[in-house]
Amino acid sequence: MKVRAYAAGGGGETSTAEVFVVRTNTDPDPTANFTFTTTQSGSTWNAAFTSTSTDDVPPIPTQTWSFAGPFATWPGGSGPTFAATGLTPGNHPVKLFVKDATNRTDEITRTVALPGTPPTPTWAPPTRTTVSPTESDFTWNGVPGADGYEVETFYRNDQHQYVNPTTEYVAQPSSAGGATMTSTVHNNEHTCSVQNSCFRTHVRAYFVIDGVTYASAWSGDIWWGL
Ligand SMILES: [Ca+2]
Repeated sequence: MKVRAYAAGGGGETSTAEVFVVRTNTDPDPTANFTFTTTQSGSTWNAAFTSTSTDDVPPIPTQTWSFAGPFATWPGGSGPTFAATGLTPGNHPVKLFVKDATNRTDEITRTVALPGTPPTPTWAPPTRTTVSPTESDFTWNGVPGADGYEVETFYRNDQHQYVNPTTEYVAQPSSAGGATMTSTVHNNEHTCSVQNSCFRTHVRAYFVIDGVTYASAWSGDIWWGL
């Protein structure tokens, strides 16, 4: 960078010099890493995490654990180990953030894959919002650990049977947080002559571990018309 120097009594620019700024913090960065074990407990899981992070000056003073996926409400923790209980089946990203004594940082996220049946989605207000004569938005509470959702809509035929389902797939968001999911459902442009009972829609959550798909039970049904 360049610095300009001025005479104390005024008189304008007197000289220009190159100044080289040298980073004085040459402390090596820490490297975040961890291992974990899981134990099934009824329909849920417990997980025990151990930091294997390294730094030139151990121990690393700041080690913070958090669930990095959407909809999870499980508490995080701090320190070289972390235990989580009551985890539902699914793919749960867990993040370890580390910071050494000179504020150098690193982080790593690993996915804890827990086989089993995911929680069943529940509808959330506003459960259904009419978008157009052939579309409605449906809203449900997101399921932590899901990879996505399957929204199925049946059409009521002249024999009062719900048939010919159409399926819409909704991907799970990748970022942490969130509260609800929304899908725009198309009614296949069937005309509707029966108020509030032309269609039947339900949703389920799913995830995949090692090529095996695990799906939740279907949510409650919503019967709807135009
Ligand atoms: Ca260091």
